[in-house]
Formats: sequence, structure tokens, C-alpha cells
Amino acid sequence: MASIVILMGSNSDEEKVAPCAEILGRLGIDFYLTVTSAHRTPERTARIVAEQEKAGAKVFICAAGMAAHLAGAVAAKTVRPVIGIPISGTAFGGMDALLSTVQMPPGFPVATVACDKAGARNAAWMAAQILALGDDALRARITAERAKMAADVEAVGNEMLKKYS
Ligand code: RP5
Repeated sequence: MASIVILMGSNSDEEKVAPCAEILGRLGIDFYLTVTSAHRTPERTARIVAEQEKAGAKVFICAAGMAAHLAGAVAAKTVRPVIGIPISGTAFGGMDALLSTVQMPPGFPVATVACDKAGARNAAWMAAQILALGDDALRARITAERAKMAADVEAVGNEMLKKYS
């Protein structure tokens, strides 16, 4: 059973979504990852949401570019939290996907993160934090990862001090 479902609109999104999977793996969280499109395969999208919700999925993460309706289409089919990652790569530099993902009608929220890899990373952290509401061991792992990030900043800060003093 996968706690998290990661969906992307096309395999052309894979490289930008990969950091999401990498972080969930590092945190020891099971995930289900596949390609499905709000427009090209609407029935497949609805079927995956129903099947994965039945199998125990708790959070859906959806990445799409252009007229990015995948997260919204998933939000229409579940009351589980849906996190949206807008993917850039068009003449509009991701603004099209950002607005398509974030501008949901009231009652059907999509928690929208930044575009591309930065957003993919935060989608993983946000999903993990949601799961950690009911999982103390996971919360401890997230806290430990934050301590590592703080130590890394401390280390590079000290390097800079040495370099410029
Ligand atoms: C979106 O259209 C996908 O999420 C992708 O970002 C974009 C282009 O898809 P491809 O034409 O590369 O398959 O639906």
C-alpha cells in the first residue's frame, strides 16, 4: 500500500518531478508514481484516484505543465489533500501552469508549490509533514533531516567566514 501517489501529466515532466520521489524514498515513505493526463487520459486519471484511495493513499501529488489541470482533476475526485507542482517549459515560463494549478474554485483546494524541482522537493516535504501528523517516527525523521540542513548551512557559513576574513 502506498501512502502517497505521485502523478505527472507526461513522461516529459519526469526529470523535474524526480526530486520528489527521491526525498520520499529518503524518508522511507512508500509511494506510487505514474503518468496520467487530465486531458489525454481523463478516465485513467479518475480510475487511478479511485483505486489508490481505496488502497489507502493519503496524499496526492500532481505535476503538470501548460494548461495544468491534473491536480484540479484529481481534487475533483477525492477529499484527500492534493498538492500541485506547476511545470515550466512553455513560452510563458511556467506562469500558465502556476495559474492553472493554483486558481481552484472554493471547495476544491490544490496546495500549490513552486514550479519544477524546487516545488517537487517541497511537495515531498509537505506530503511527509501531513503523514507525520499521525506518525511520530516519521516526524522524528523529518526533524532529523532539518537538523542536517541546518548543519549544512552552518558549515558553508563558516567556510565563507574563513574565505573572506
Ligand atoms: C502537460 O503538457 C504535461 O504535464 C507536460 O508538462 C506538457 C507537455 O506534455 P508532452 O507534450 O511533453 O507530453 O500535460
